[in-house]
Amino acid sequence: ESGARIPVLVVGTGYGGAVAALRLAQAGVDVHMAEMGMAWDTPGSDGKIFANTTRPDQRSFWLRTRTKQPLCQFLGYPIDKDIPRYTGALDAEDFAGITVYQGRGVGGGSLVNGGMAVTPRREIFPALLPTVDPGAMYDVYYPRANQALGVGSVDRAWWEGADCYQYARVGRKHAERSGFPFVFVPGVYDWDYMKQEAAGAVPRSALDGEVIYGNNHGKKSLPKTYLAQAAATGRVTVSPLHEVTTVTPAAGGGYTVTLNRLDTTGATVETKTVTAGRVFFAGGSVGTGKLLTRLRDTGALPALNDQVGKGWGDNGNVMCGRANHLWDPTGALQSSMPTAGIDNWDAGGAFAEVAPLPTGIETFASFYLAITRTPRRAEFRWNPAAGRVDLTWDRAWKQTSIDAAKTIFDKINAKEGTVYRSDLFGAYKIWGDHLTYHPLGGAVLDRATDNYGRLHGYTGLYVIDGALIPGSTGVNPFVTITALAERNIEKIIATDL
Ligand code: FAE
Repeated sequence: ESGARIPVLVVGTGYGGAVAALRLAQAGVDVHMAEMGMAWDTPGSDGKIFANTTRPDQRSFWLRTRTKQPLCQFLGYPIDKDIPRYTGALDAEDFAGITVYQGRGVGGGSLVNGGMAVTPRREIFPALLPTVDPGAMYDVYYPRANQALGVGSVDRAWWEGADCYQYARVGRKHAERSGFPFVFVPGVYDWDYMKQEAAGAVPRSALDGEVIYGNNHGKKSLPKTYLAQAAATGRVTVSPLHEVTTVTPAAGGGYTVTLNRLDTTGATVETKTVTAGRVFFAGGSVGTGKLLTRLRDTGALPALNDQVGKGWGDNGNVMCGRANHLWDPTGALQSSMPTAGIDNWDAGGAFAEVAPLPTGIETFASFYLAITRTPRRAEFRWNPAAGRVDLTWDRAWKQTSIDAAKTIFDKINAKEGTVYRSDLFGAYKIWGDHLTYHPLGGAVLDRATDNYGRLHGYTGLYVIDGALIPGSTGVNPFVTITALAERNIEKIIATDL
């Protein structure tokens, strides 16, 4: 309600926001969550909540009139198509040098991601978050996060014989023949459900290629885990299609927050103002980084420090495909949930997810999303002339990531006598170097905030999402985002409330 006074407002309902809401509610605090995306709790005319990967429609993309698929071509044919503009689940947000893919809706990135739930090896942690005690993370907060997220491992015996993981077994064979460790990683898919999908006993989701536009079954996204637990406390309210636009100190204490209520075309239908005692920024790396940069530079929160907006990285994401020989088919049926990666982090600075290419036909392609070590960091900058926030990323910076990925795939190609696919990302383009799935940073821990996410310059303002992490997690990021949020909220509840 406009004019309301609320103890806590959480901006965004992804991993960081969901952790904050649950733990604050369990501590007896009433929490209000504002989410710019939709609730995703109502089926469309086809009986499904989310659209299929191979048949995108208006539900697929956030406010676009044409799809912008991560792979824009297949076998030389462009695959993007016109769709009605709608508040869909996947945002392909364009900056000058990079397209940043993000989830939109109650559950944030958990709605659209691949569910790979990877805890980084402890040896690499000090380089990722140098001011965080690894002992507490690995003994307490990573286990707490994994437990609450419902992380589990695929049944290896089943995996060895499953048609839908033939692509992964081919990936293993090629990795191991070139001497690379092939590591299984856990996930948040319900593996028993997937077995039933394979047996034809239940509606298919992962085995029908569902992933980047949402999963209709099987994936333990945040609305089934943290957010369900939060709702069960009776203390958490969620307002979907509400975008927070301004936060500024209120005369009588706390913060005046302005929200736009959106319709499904993205138009503002109402502007509301509430007063919040505390505000947790959890709009994701880009959402939080852009919002705080604008609020500082337009005078709403002028005391935010000069670290706000900085330290942004792409987790070194780069994609590629390899063309296999005819005797190495990867299978027409591919589970959209990856289960493993190739670890060459120490020697070559690359960890490559063996990813599906769920087209429904035999492609003879192996597909990979590599996470690489890269020193490149961009910053968000307020652009007053254009009235928007820009990101200073340069496409050429991806060369470091390509070089790191090549330490794996040049070797595999040489050993197998195979070549890179050049028909996936545009004419003769081998590398998917125009995008990231893993934005990180923009309000980095112990720089823009103190060592627990309290924003410098203001009491009662916190950052609790991927914006805290300085650009890299070495592996897929959501478990680390969740575990760091668990660490920080425990401290904040103990000392600030
Ligand atoms: P996030 O989950 O992005 O949530 C932020 C939420 O805030 C969103 O729902 C926004 O709509 C909302 N929001 C933003 N600004 C506002 C505002 N002003 N007012 C109201 N609401 C707002 O943030 N990670 C893995 O670990 N494993 C994977 O397998 C994996 N696969 C991925 C696949 C895809 C296609 C994509 C896009 C990402 C993938 N990720 C994966 C990344 C992961 O989903 C991402 O790191 C986390 O979701 C980030 O969590 P945050 O809490 O930072």
